[in-house]
Amino acid sequence: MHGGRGEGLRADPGTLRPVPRFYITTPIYYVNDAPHVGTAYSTVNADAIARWHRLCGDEVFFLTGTDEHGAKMAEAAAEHDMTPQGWADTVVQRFQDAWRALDIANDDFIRTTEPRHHATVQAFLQRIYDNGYIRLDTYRGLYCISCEDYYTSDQLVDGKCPVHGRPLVEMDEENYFFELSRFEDRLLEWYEAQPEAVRPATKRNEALSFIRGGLRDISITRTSLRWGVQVPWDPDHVFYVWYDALINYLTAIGYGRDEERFAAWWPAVHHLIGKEIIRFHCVWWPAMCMAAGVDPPANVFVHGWLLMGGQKLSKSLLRTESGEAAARLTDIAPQALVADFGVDATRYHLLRDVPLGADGDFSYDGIVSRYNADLANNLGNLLARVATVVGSKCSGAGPRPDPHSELGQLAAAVVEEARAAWERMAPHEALEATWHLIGRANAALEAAEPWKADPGPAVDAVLGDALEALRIVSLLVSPAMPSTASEIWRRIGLKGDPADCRVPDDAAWGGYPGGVTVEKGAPLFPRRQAGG
Ligand code: ME8
Repeated sequence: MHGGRGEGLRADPGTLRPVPRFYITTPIYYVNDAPHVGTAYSTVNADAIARWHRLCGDEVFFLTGTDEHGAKMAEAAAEHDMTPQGWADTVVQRFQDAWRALDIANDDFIRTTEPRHHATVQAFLQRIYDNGYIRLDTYRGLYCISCEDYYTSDQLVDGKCPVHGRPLVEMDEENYFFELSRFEDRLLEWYEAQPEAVRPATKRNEALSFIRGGLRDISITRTSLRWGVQVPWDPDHVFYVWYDALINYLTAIGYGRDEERFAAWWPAVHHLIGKEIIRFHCVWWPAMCMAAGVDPPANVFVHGWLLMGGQKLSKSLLRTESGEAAARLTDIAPQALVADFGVDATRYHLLRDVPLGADGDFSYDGIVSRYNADLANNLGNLLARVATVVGSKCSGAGPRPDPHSELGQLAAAVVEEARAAWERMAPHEALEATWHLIGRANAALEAAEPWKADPGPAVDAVLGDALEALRIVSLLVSPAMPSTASEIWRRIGLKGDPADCRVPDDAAWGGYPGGVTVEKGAPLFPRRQAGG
């Protein structure tokens, strides 16, 4: 159990048991261009983790949204001959469409151009200003518009941005500075006191070595740009985009507007982020919170990158590099995958293929082979076989499971493994454990060959066990593949929806009632040809 669960409890009036709260966020995505597989990766993982916690009965708040200010956005709008607001309004739609297509069940969608966000940013930063951590100075430096970040000359690669490979812009402005340098010791103490706050450990060490390397004050306002949140004590300035964006996590839970709500959800948050934004979330953000007198976030989980041909799939690369790269990468908009493989198979791939925390290759052939192996041959096949044999040997009525079967013992262990894996933000391991149960259920069928046997108790026992395994599998896969879980549930004759059940109680072996109609239906996951 990591920090965050168990805090901010409220009692369930039915059982009087405490209900943990679970607050999870994705980064808010830039609207300089459309969503893609990389942004879908974070969003689907956060969604599945949120769904798992709902399944456990937790009170969940899942936040995603869009980061709509800054130079990069203003540049993209100008390229399209639109106002920044007009452009943001257009692109935000694409994000919302993509998340709908991926069955993302967020509880709120925050746009940084909303009045509630402007008000929160101003209130929060006014606090930091009043607390004496912001000063005026002149900034000279090299700026990458794609990163919305400054670089020193020793960080450049061939004189260009080390992340995007694009030329940097010379900046020379009067800016307000946040005195980050004053937080070195407090940050180190915080890291010492909260060993689990930043995970995985490799990423925590990265953040720590950055802090130990010495922190410089950061420029947090711009006068060269109007597209941002106005600085309340000096209206000639707007806040630098990163400095407004991070505060979204507080806006959505009522900071400065609803203290009770804010106290219920903060600081027990889980920020899920990509590894390129560690410094902002694991150094700046906790320091900003400290400066404003707010507790730092309890959990930041840093995931790796999906890579294709060795390069991160980023929107900026799509736009700035050669046309060929753009053509190849824009082909993998989330909706293109959904159209090709279906929503659940797309979600499954994003959750299962690359462990959260590591980098991994993303390829079309990779999806096809995992789809065929895990979904068509294993899960789909288990359901099809069971339903066929229940049809031929049990007149279509699913028998009860054996309460003492070996498969039942395995299922109990798998439920516990899956629970522990979701809890430590490892969806791939939760699914791997679930597929172990599917594999064993298939193996038990192959060993017993009920399709060759005469109807009777032996056949009933093996089919009842397989149906019960499918019932438990539906529960366990429901955060990853909500529609598939509902469909299996329905086909094996159950009422309601797996998402309305509670794990672990409802996943205990023996819940399949027996005597209900099992329907075969069309293959859940028809096999795919590699390469097309
Ligand atoms: O950084 N693999 O927005 P952004 C995995 N607005 N994840 C990827 C990815 C890839 N190839 N490419 C992108 C920003 N992501 C800021 C965030 S938060 C207060 C402000 C995911 O649109 C990953 O989560 O560039 C990464 O951190 C995020 O998209 C960056 O999205």
